[in-house]
Amino acid sequence: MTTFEYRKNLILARYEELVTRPNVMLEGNGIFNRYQNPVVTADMIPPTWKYDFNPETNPWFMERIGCNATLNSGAIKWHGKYLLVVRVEGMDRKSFFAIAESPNGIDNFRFRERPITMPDTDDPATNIYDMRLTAHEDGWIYGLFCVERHDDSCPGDLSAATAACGIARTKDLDNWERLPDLISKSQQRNVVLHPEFVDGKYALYTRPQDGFIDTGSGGGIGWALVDDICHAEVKEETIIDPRYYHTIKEVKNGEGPHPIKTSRGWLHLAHGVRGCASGLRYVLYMYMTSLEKPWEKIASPGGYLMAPVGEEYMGDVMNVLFANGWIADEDGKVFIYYASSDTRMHVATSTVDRLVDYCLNTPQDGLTTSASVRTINKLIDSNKSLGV
Ligand code: M1P
Repeated sequence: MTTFEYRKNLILARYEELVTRPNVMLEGNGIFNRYQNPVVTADMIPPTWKYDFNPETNPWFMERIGCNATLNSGAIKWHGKYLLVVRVEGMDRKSFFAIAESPNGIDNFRFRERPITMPDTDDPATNIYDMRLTAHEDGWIYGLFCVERHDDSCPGDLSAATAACGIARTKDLDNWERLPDLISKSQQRNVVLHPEFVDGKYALYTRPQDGFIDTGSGGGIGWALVDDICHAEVKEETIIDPRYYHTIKEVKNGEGPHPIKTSRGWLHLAHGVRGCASGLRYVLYMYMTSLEKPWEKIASPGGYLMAPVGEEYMGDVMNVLFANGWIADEDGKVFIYYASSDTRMHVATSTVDRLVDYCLNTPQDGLTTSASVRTINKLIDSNKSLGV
């Protein structure tokens, strides 16, 4: 057998084994369950995207185009399947979007034949990533994502960049119409479209930031109404979920996927960031807003919902969990799709009822040590009164 044949068979067999590997639910804390295996990894990129299958031009069956990571994915249920719009990052550091679909949401994710070809605007971006999907009541599916360009106001600085919100829409997830980028006074990443009109307008969760990494004076997750999504502009922005000293969202925070509507209010998933000696630590947290006024917070469970565990700590950017996709099924099951350390995608499952219970009954952050101890003592007293 030639090297070409041997390696081709090996690579194809390994790929097939990986994408068909069953996932196993792990026992959790009652709020959600993690799963044994990541759902999408760089090794699950189709071999046809990486290898030249011509023995004349690739006799050693060498990898020609490498993939570095599969991370921060938007999610949607589409024609009975669980779809992730995955941020695929090549070894050249460029990210692009590609759809991976699964019949059950927890394993057997397989990429479609090709990545998404996202049309550019007149000012092409260097990099695009982190799509939030919204099936809006106007009938379109929107994808809002970060568009990154070099900051030409700093000509000598090769790391100076700007972040803005790109907007595209589709009816079939394959063909995308690109709309103009969001106009905003500040840089923007983590912009999310609310699924319903509010006062006849499109509503956005925003994240104003002064710099590309630093939010600076940007105070947290914002809320803005937009008249025309085809020429979207943030004219006024209100901070609805602020950052706060000595909390999980001291340095920055950002809305995850669009909120899930429940009979008790809107369920929100977000990421919070704090600094520590080893760098930035990204965790996932939740909050709830009023059904009638999605910009008004009605519940704010203290601390994080999820933080990295085990291999989740390790990867390109350590100590990071990030989520921009979840799916609420018709039966109330919720699939939380999260990336660990900017490297791979995982799933955790819960239910709408459990997440509402979590939001409404988890004590808020009392913001001081003594408040935290008082809260624990209250629980101990209550348990003691039950004889526990
Ligand atoms: O590296 C961690 C994350 O950093 C950024 O998050 P934020 O928008 O909060 O600054 C993003 O680049 C995100 O993609 C990345 O996962």
